[in-house]
Amino acid sequence: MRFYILLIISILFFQTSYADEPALVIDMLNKRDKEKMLYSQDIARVNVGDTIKWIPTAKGHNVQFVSVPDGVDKVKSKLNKEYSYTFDTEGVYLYLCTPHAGLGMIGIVIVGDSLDNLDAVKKHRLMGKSKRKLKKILKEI
Ligand SMILES: [Cu+2]
Repeated sequence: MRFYILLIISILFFQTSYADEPALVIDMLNKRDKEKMLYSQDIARVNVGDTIKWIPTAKGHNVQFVSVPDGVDKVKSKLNKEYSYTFDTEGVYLYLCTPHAGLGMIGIVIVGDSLDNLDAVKKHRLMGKSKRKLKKILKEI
């Protein structure tokens, strides 16, 4: 009997800790190869319900959602802070780093299979280097 109770407790504990695990970790970087001010990956693909955790590996960065599927809040994280977000709505998410919005520090998250809001993402007005970067990223979708 005691064995089964312990077994159940360990299963519950495992599930709880598993649920908190991010599906993906993205670093905020000053440099990657020859590019400056960017995230460790430009495009991320996750499933509905998955969590992405962004890590402030370098200082002076954050995450700000600027074009998202209908009904989703445009969240903005604090500078130099780790940030986790769970994607409950499928579609395309465009985010950027507020201080480096014109320096190409942007990223895309594709949640599930829906590209319904891709046109809105394409039309989103970005500044400076980020415009070209978005075009380049979208070619890879
Ligand atoms: Cu930045």
